[in-house]
Amino acid sequence: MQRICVMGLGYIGLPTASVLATHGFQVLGVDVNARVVELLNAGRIHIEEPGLHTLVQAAVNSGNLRAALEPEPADVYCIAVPTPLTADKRADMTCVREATEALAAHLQPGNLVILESTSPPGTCRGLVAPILAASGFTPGAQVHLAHCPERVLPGKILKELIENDRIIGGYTPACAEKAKAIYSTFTEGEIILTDATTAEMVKVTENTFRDVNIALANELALLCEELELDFDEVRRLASRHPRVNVHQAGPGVGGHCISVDPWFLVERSPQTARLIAAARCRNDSMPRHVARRVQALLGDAADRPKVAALGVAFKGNVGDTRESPALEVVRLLREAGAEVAVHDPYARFSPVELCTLEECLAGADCLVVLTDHNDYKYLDPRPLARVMRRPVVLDTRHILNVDEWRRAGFQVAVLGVGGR
Ligand code: SAJ
Repeated sequence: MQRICVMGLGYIGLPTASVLATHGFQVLGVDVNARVVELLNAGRIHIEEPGLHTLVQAAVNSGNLRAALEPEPADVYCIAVPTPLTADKRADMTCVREATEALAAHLQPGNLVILESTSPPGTCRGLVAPILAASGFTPGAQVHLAHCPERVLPGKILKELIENDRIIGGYTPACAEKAKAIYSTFTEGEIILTDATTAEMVKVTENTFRDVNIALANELALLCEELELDFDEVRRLASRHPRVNVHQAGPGVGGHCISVDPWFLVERSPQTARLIAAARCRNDSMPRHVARRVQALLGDAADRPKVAALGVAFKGNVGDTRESPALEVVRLLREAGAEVAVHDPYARFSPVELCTLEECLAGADCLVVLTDHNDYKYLDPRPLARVMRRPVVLDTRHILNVDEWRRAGFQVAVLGVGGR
């Protein structure tokens, strides 16, 4: 049985390690966090993702998955560690460097090293390969190296891990073939081979495409507010054109990927990547716009007005709060002197204190919907109007039935809708 060492047991490493363990590999999951290691060895998990707990339990019970703080000799090493931003918006490659150094100490001829972490173009050649070479083995000759970027959507990770097409970029074509042999054991999507730097650029391009399109939607929404139009109607009608598909406006872009990766391109060439940088700034400006709209709705309602914030996760139906624009809206409103009560049915590991829906709404002067959880789409507004001090709502996700809320006595404001 082939041995695989998965470096990093986060949102990507943990599902990947579990899927590999249930597809015939002997897997060691490695993480620097002792609690994560302890939990996994007990068949438990530290993150929220539908179906993941069951899969991890099955993998651990099969005896094919265990965790440790340090890597061990293996046939394949898969690096799935974070690539966050530094304070000055540059890729912080510390985790990739340290994981590579840790595994390089165990390297044997014929081993395959796969980088899954989203990384700036050139990382395999410029960072990983030299560390492998320094351990005495020539990448592409004695050991194999490939980039196989993860592309799974939080909330649908297990489904997409199996079904999505995979891009594999080899340090050499033979390296790509080696990596393909591993992924083809569990991937139902097509596996397409290229070189390592192209694969790195492909992954960053995907998330940049999304970020720039969301920024465009947000900017158009702001214009619609100024022009006293309804952006959602504009969006729906424009998207009837066969080559137009307008994204949704919202309170900003969260998560650990789309709000981070475009900066990897800006860092490489700030003079060229000006559209990408502007899009990032537009998306980052949205929480402040939302906070301003809430403040306008509050007017001089009270000395210390109460705001009920619904949703703190970065997107609907997930519990992940990383880089969530909702957190920034809460922070800005508190900074401006409001009491902000926060509700979220999913975000078990929220960095801000959560309360029940009843506590959240009791005596509130304004309700703001920040996350498009299904739970909020079907809220009955009538009992809410009775417990709030003032029945006022701002929907930043365009998910409420405006007529129904108005009938229940609410003053309804919607992000991207001006005037009416
Ligand atoms: N959002 C909008 N408007 C939209 C779409 C999204 O405001 O029209 C917001 C969401 O509310 C959220 C953020 O953007 O705050 C990002 O959400 P998302 O669902 O678009 O993407 P992520 O961050 O959950 O996952 C992305 C995916 N990339 C692409 O869709 C190109 C996923 O496939 C990647 O694997 C993941 O990043 C990653 O790990 O890189």
